[in-house]
Amino acid sequence: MGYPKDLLSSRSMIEHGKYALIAPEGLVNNTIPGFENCITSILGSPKLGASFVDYIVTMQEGGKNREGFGGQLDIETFVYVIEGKIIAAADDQQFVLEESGYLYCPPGTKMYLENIEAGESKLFLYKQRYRSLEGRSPWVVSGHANRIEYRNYDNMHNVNIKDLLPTDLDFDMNFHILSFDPAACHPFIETHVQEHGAYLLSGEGMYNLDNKWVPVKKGDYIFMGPYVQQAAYAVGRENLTYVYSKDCNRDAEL
Ligand code: UGY
Ligand code: MN
Repeated sequence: MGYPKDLLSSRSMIEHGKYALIAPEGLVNNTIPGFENCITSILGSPKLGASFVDYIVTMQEGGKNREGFGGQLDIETFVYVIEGKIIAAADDQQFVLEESGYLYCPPGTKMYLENIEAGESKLFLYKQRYRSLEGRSPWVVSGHANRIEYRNYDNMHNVNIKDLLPTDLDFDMNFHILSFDPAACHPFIETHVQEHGAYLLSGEGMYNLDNKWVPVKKGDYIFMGPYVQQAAYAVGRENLTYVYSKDCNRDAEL
């Protein structure tokens, strides 16, 4: 890095509590206890107004978390492999995860991570306080998103979605992958109580955040707070595809 080549500028946009677009160029390393040989940046967090925490983790050769991430009795965690190859463990169950691989750990279950790529692995990591429901409890889930079939989103052939977690009431949130063919868009501008943390896996688009259209692309992170207007148009030649979290299966609390 060192001396800049031009006047300093940034594509990032932050409106605390409402939304944030965080471009990768502005990220700095946050040292987080337990993560060794990892470059870790906190993205969405309660300080931004999110009820969860999202991280981008670049595991270097030999990168690991052997102490365990999460594991508290009311904290659930999720990891998605953007690139590379890792071993992810939920207490004593081990999974080899390649690109698009993921692991959900329910409350009380620690997540262990180890890079096994001869190079870097890049992860999208998440934790949230689980909202319990009487008689229900979630379980460990792992898979590869690339092996899950897409289904049409809202009857549109050029927008497709997949769910990464079961839709049972035991789960209080889900991760989805939403993909827009070039020129496709949402059916309407959404306004809803649920929050999202989204990591853009491919493509370019114009994203509506709080009724302002902003250009976005692969590698960007978007936080959408409760009720913030949101929608996308895919532009360019690649699909605009992102992985994102969404709360579900619970009533609003008074
Ligand atoms: O599921 C959703 O709410 C999703 N369609 N939101 C979004 O893409 N911003
Ligand atoms: Mn939404």
